[in-house]
Amino acid sequence: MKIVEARVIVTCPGRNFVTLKIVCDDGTTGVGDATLNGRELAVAAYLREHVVPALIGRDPARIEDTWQYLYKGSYWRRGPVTMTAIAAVDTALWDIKGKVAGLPVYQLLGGRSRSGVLVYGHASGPDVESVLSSVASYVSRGYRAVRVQAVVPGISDIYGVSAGPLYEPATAGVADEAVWSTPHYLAHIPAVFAAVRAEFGPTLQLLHDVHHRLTPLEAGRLGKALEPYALTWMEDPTPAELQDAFRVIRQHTTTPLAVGEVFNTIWDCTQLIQERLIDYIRTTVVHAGGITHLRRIFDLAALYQVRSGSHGATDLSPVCLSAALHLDLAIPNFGLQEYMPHTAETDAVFPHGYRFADGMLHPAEEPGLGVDIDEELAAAYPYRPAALPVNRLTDGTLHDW
Ligand code: EZ4
Ligand code: CO
Repeated sequence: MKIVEARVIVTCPGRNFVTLKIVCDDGTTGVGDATLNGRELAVAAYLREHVVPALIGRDPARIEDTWQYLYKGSYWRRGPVTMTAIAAVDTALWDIKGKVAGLPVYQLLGGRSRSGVLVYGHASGPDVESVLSSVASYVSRGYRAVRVQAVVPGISDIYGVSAGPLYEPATAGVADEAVWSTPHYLAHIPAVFAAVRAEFGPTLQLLHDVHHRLTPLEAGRLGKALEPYALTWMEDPTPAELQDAFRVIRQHTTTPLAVGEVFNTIWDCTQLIQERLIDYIRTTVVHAGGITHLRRIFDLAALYQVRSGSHGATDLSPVCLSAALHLDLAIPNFGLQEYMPHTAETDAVFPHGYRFADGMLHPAEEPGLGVDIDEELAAAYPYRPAALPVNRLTDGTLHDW
């Protein structure tokens, strides 16, 4: 078999997505997600200009060789744009391999290690009462794990709180500017979790995303304050370019830590994993080099009792989610999968066979990944420039968003 064509499809069914579709000489096709929120066209150009020409004529069965070719062959290595482009190719080749073998991809990864993929939903609200009813709505739909974000009095625009059922941080045009105050945040969040734990009892899994906003010592304080409420994880407590910073957090709290949604290779988390500074690694198929490289990260993590907790916000397309579910089902050290349902428009552009039942997602059983892109429908939603927000402290200093 040979690759004869690879199309880069940019579409905006409510938000922007970039998808690579690889076509083989016998007509077999495979899809890979290439969406990098706020920087979509950089990846689209990288694929179109530098990757697609090199794919034509290659044997689609040689997934590892193609991965090494794109990684070592770029010379510059790593970085979100390069690794997202490699991920798209890798994911599409696994899809093709599954179709050729007549097997769902999880079978090629070693087969099922569990009955389904436990997911967590996103509760939020403007005050404690509405947070409680938001959590209750997830529980009533069968969720066993819920991330809780809440408006903080004194902060006007807070990460993770949605006005409606869908949360979308990217806004049209250039970045929105939000204002951040750590003292207000630290004073409020423990009380929110006290109320949620009291209402829902000891077994509902609760999570919280700090979204990179605290210093290591502040994160240690928050983790300690949250210990009575037994969180499953505190996410992105501090920016993680400095992996050492997590030692400070660990010295102060037993609240489990999750990090990695912005990482793109194993090199971003070797110290975090090997020193057991985290409990969950949140790297994803689309941003960490595809199924091939993510498997490598999860296998390293397994040696150190670190479990997977892949990012799964709506800016990761149904193609990425499908691929994630196959890997989640197969690995021994699966922890949790983030899940935010996509809009009806997005679901229509990306027909897929995964389904939600009893708090879990289940991948499609058809050969390959069980997801595709409807290119005709995709063409009806042209790209619209959008950007993620930035954050400033109350004195105007630019902070982490
Ligand atoms: O802000 O995916 O845990 N989920 C998150 C996300 C990220 C977005 C950025 O594109 O932190 O909501
Ligand atoms: Co996050």
